[in-house]
Amino acid sequence: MSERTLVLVKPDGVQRGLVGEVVSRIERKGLSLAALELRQVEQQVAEQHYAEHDGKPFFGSLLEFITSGPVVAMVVEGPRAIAAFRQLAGGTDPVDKAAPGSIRGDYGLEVQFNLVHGSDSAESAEREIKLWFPDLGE
Ligand code: DAT
Ligand code: MG
Repeated sequence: MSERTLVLVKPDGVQRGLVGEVVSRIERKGLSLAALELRQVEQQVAEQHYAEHDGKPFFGSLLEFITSGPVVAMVVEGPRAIAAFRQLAGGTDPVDKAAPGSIRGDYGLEVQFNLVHGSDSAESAEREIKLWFPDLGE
């Protein structure tokens, strides 16, 4: 059974020219793209996207970072797409948690600048896809 997940190449990844690398890894894994768009993140979308982190010490800087430059937002599709992309991304901390061979493990150094986002559950994926791509059909 196919599922969908919301993937972002965050401003650091776009700025460093890693969009193609991320898309390439997604495609090589066997996942496919249902939507892809370069866009500037509005404050309101950023707040809703990261609502679960409201109140944490890094919330302010997280919003500032995600709105600091264009991101590439994608809907990625395939069998177990949510877990599959989380595996491609690697753990949140690019040094302590992300293994070499993962996107964060290969290209990241700091937790704040960890290059990509991927939905963490079916519920998050549904919520995030609605938020980022409200017009995308089933
Ligand atoms: P993930 O992006 O792996 O799902 P998360 O949802 O826990 O991780 O956190 C969202 C983002 O917030 C994460 O990609 C980077 C930032 N972040 C998380 N923990 C942080 C911390 N301790 N200090 C600074 N930024 C942090
Ligand atoms: Mg998360």
